[in-house]
Amino acid sequence: MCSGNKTLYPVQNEFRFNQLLNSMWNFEIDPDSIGIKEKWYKKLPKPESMPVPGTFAELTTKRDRKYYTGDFWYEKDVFVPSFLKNKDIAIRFGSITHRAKVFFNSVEVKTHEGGFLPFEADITKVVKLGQVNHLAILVNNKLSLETIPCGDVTILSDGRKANRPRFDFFNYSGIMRNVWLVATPKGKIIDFDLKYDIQGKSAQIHYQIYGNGDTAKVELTDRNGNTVAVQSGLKNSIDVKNAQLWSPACPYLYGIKIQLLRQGKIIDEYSTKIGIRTVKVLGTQILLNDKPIHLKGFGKHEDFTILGKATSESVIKRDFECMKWIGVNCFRTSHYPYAEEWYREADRYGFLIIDEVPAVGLSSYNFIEATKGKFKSFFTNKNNSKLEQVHEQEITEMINRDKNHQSVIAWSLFNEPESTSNESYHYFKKIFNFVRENKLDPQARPLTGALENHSQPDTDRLSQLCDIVSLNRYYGWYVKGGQYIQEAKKKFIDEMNGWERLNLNKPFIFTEFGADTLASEHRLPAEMWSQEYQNEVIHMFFDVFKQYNFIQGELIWNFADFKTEDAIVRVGGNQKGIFTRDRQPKDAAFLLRKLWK
Ligand code: BDP
Repeated sequence: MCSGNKTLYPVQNEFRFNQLLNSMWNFEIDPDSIGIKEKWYKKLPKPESMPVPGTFAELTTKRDRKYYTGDFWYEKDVFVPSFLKNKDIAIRFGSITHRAKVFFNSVEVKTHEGGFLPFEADITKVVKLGQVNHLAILVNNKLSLETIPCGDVTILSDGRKANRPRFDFFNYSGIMRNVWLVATPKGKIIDFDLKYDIQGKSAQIHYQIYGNGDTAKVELTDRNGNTVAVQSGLKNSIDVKNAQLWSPACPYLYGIKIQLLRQGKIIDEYSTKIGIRTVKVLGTQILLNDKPIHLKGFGKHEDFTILGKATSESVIKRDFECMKWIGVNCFRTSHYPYAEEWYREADRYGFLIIDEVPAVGLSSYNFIEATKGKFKSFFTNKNNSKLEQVHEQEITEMINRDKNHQSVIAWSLFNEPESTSNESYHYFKKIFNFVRENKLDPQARPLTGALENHSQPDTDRLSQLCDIVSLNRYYGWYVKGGQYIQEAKKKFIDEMNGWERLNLNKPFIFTEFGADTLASEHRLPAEMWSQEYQNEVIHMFFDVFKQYNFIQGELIWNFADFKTEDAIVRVGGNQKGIFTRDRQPKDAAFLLRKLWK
């Protein structure tokens, strides 16, 4: 069982109530951090309006606002109806980027670190029922080397602070996911674990329910709502004869209804959808329901024009429709856990997810310098113990949040950290042991992390920790691009021969490969940045993939073009998308559709 924040996705029934608080909220920046001293949590002095979910950086017309770094406040009046008396009442945030202090009726009720995972602020003791209450949140978006994702802050000549991300996506911040008022009974279901066994045509669902009742009743229903099985007890197994298994080809979902009882009386209920499936690694194969599966798909971002990283169910739907059209089965939530709505929909669509913690930028070189061989160990700096603690907290919260999604098939614990030194090995050994020894995931799904180009067969220190070895490779782009692409292919094959010789007996997947491409550019012969060149790079990679039978998947970088900080190598952002930022296909989309279908 995981420790840390536990917050089940809100549901509504006889026992539970929730109300989305999304709308225009009040907003004000606090560049001198005077808000606490001047009691802004009572009332903001000069607020403007700001959508929730939303992010100021994508909405402003001013550069200093777009890059604003520091403290800022949100405020909202919340009417809490009196029929919620005798309930536990909380405000539930899908996430706040990167840290938050929550005040309710001027009382500080919660602080939370980490910008991509949900948390609840319990307001039971301070709420006024049947009245308008006041909610205020102090948010801070500064990056540091002690938190994830990593970066630092520089001071500009006019005294303003400016974030310097050590990662290649725009540092959008604020309240970018749903916010709910939630009410739950005093005696309640706090959490539940599920685990599956499949034998031939039947399956067993092993469950454990955490809560303050003496027993539970669990009902499984089929797609049409007919009862398949009923079981009782807080910990037990359900036998399912003729089980319909969940897979990308057939994402069959059962309904599960959990009722918590105390002295024979139902005191709480929680319902959701589940799929029966197993995931294992066996030798060099990844097995889904005991059959080898090849992963085809993308590294993605939560990113869209005007929205930034704000959750939009329309974007989720469009992305998944494009992914079905192109014929993929998998994506990685590079480089942070996405909003919960992505996973709920992936369960329905049948996409497999490699779920990634925001451990990006843990390196003394940045992603461009990385290819130039600059080196100074990141893990010798004195901030590592705080970093490690935050890293572990976020892994715990991620696994806790996503463990019951059938779409999630693996946990990615890092993206492109320093990976060749003793120091990094020792740091990550602790991180991987933390997950394994504490049995954070009841289903013990495979662990991985994305390794950058310094991690060659003779230099890498982290693949030994991983159940699946994930490589990010840019042969033909950062390494020997354009007219040198033949050399790139040679180097790539040399590397893969090296891994083959090591005989790690583990599955390998490619979690990144690709080329920046402007949808406007055509060139004959192909040149870098043209659509023809993106196709050439894809052909080159697929050619090499098929020569090694330990390669079990390819997730191309990236699903769509996405916003980054300004940089001389970025034209309106990163252009490695197979789709444009507004989700229209580049030529490569048609090529990949052929290769993948
Ligand atoms: C890799 C990073 C990814 C970048 C990508 C790129 O993991 O975040 O966007 O390179 O340069 O190093 O396109």
